[in-house]
Order: sequence, then C-alpha cells, then structure tokens
Amino acid sequence: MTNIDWQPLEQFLQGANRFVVASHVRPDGDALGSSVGLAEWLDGRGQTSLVVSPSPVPPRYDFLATPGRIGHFGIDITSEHLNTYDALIILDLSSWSQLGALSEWVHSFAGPRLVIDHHVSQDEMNAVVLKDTRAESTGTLVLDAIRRLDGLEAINPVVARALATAILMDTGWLAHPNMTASTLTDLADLVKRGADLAEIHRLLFQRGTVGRVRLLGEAMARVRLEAEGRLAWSAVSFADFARLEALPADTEDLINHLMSIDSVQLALLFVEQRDGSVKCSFRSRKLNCAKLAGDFGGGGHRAAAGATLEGPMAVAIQQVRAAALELLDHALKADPT
Ligand SMILES: [Mn+2]
Repeated sequence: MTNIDWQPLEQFLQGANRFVVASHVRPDGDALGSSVGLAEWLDGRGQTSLVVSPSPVPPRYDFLATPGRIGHFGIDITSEHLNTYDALIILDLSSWSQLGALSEWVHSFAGPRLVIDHHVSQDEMNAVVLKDTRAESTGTLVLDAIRRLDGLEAINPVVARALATAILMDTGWLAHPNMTASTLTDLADLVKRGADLAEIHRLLFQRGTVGRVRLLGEAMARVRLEAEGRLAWSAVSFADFARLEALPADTEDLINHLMSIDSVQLALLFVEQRDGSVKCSFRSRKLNCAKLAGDFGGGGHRAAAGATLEGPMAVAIQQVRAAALELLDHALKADPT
C-alpha cells in the first residue's frame, strides 16, 4: 500500500497507445518483474508495450516472459525501433547513470515519459515521477497501481508471477527489514491471482550452473575481514568468469553470503567489468549504504546500494575500503555497543 495518487498514470496511459517500458542496467528481479508485470497488464488493457533492457537479461529470469518479450538494447532493439513508440515508462530507477546504454536514447526521445520508482537518489529526468521511497519494491508500486486503477481481477497469472518475483527479490525473500505486513498482504493477493511462490523459488534458485557454484566457492574463499570483523569484502575479476564458466549475472547473490557472518556490519563486493571498470555492491544492517555509494557516484537504498568505479581493481578496492573503514570507525565512536 502506498500514498501515491495513480491518476497521473491513468492520464499518461490514456494519452498514448504504444509504450516502451525500460529499466536499469544489470537488471534484477524487481527491474524485470515490475517491467514484465506492467507490460503484460498494459497488453490486457489492449495497449502495446515493448520491454527493453540496457543489459542482457540474466538466464535465471527467463521464466518471467515468453522468449523475445524483453528486448536487449543494442542487440535486438535499435533506437530507430524505439522511436516508433509514443511514450516511455521507466521503472525501478530515477538516475541517468542507471540507464546505461539506454541513457542517450532516453535523452533524445521526444515523447512523454513517466517514472515509477522507490529509490532515494533522483535526477531531473523531465518526467512525471511517481515515487514512494518507503515501498519495498517497484513491483509493489505496480501492483498498487493496477489494484487502484483496474482492480485485482486485472491481474493474470503471468502478471502475478512477475510482480511476486519483484517483491520477493527486493525483500530478500522477506528477510530484509524493508518487509512489512503489507508485503504479506500484497503477496497473498498475488498468490490468489495465480502466483506459485514455491515454483518461483525453484525457477530462481535451482536452475543455476556449476559455474555459479564454483564462483560462489572462490569468492567466499577469498573473503577478507577487517575492523575486528565488522567489514567483510571479496572481489571477482573479469577473468574469473571464463575460468570458472560463470556469468557476470552469477554474482547477484554473492554479497548476501558476506552478510551471513555474525560480526559483519558492512559488506562490499567488487566485480570487475568487461571494460575494466569495477562494480562495487554495498550491504549493511545499520550503516547508510546509499550515502557511501553516493561518494563514488552510485546510489541505492540505505541497506543496499551500488557504485561503478574506474579501474584498475586494486585502486577501486583501496578507495572504497578506505571510505568504508572510516565510516565504520565513525559508527563505532558514535555507538560503541
Ligand atoms: Mn527495486
């Protein structure tokens, strides 16, 4: 449940007929689940939509939509094709950097645009912005919009499965502190509309490769603890992927394993990208990850955030470690318990 007034969305939908639905780089369950849920709902309303991702869709999410439903920008979708659409809906982001390769096209797109999001960070995107930073996921917001505008009957099993995936992944399967009683109400509604949560869990977590398991093993074997165990970090180089037969998308859950250590207050995971830049993920139960990531040009949520730094890896690690150790030191002085 949110306090967003969805009438601007209704007006936006009535003002156009062909929509591009776009989300962020390195898409996660919320980005893809909310995009597919929204797009399938629009189809049910007799409108046309195209889901486009600036990065490849990780294989674990291939069950969300029929093959070809989600286009990969630059590979099977061109700017020229996107320009044939009337309007743009952006989900699960509100900063230009998160659009990756799509950023240039979005800047140039002449049609109206609307953002539905729950992130704190925000750039001026010349869009109608429908945002609730207290919402646990963008999927929650899309569900709320459908419920208010068309009623729960408008949710078919494909929409229900996509939105349940979004909510479950952004709440760490109900394990993160952003989940509330309304998360359960929302999931109950989606189960009634055909979402099979046990099946979603199987599709997400039991169709991996041996490469993913090897990557987990190596990344965890390399764990480093600092600040009396309050900081844990690990790193994956780009060469690791080929050597272990793993994919960059296989790093998605690694950082949660660092958070499984009792003493850890802040976890960092460094992943070297193909171009030599370094993606750093931040997780904490009490420190402000969004602020720390912001110091490196990134952003996100208080408990989970990310930033991309220039390489080489050793320099990126050194810079973020130094800032992390300083933050932990301040936190310890403020609250010695
Ligand atoms: Mn999200």
